[in-house]
Amino acid sequence: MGFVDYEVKENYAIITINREKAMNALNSEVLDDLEKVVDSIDSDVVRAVIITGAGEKSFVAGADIGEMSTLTKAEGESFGKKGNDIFRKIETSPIPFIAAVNGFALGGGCEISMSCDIRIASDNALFGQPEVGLGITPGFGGTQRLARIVGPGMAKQLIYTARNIKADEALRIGLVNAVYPAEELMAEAEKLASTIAGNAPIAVRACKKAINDGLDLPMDEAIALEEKLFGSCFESEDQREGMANFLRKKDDPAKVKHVSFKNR
Ligand code: CO8
Repeated sequence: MGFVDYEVKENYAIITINREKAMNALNSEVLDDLEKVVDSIDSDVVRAVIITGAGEKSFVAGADIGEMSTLTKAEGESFGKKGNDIFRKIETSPIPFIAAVNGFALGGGCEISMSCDIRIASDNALFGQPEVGLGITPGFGGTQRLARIVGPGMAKQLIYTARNIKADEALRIGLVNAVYPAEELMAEAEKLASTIAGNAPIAVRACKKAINDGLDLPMDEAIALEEKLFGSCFESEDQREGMANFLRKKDDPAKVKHVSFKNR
């Protein structure tokens, strides 16, 4: 599809933002293509999704500055909403998303990575919210998600100064979970996706919902939400088979078998 490639590999998928000549910057067309791909994911087959950028230099170098340069206030707001609506689809998708950040993750690039569940990066990655240097605020969720991920003090410093940070600093402040040599990043991302995809999908999805929705609730309500989601896993084929397999193993290690979870 136009500016976004989509590849399904057994039970996980790879989305590649592919506008390499503009460092994979997000213009309206790229956002439209991304939305179509996200909407088309078959959650019966795909149990984890990796998002990365085409080429070796850039994950996503932000929203398209040329396109934004002539927007009116109303158009600016609606461009912000366009990106936000798509990034919320990623964030609230039942399927876990992994950002494999392979270079520049600036502005909207840092923001799309933060709408994913997990971020891992190559050693040449560069993160930042440079918007105030362009006369705007982050507009695809950056003020909200960066503050939630690294804390308000660090987020304010990064956003107010528009300073970019390298992968090792992103790791230190908890913006990414791991950093790999560039040539190993995709293999590591696929290993992670495959591990997640090998676990019981109903349970993994319930965990995503519990963590995401629970973080916005007072603790008593958050715990009640977890109880509901925990309960919802029972009586599923996967719960019965997952537990039966453990009990067989205890009984006789020779009976260990790989559980092929069925998402039911
Ligand atoms: N928008 C449009 N084009 C871009 C962008 C971008 N964000 N980033 C790079 N490009 C283009 C360049 O213009 C250049 O095009 P051309 O070859 O036609 O001249 C091409 O990509 C290659 O870029 P460079 O020659 O600059 O490559 P370098 O390796 O020298 O530098 C950088 C790479 C560091 C990534 C540099 O291009 C850069 O600083 N880019 C801008 C990064 C930036 O400021 N991003 C934040 C944008 S603002 C944003 O994302 C707000 C999100 C919320 C929007 C809300 C809506 C209202």
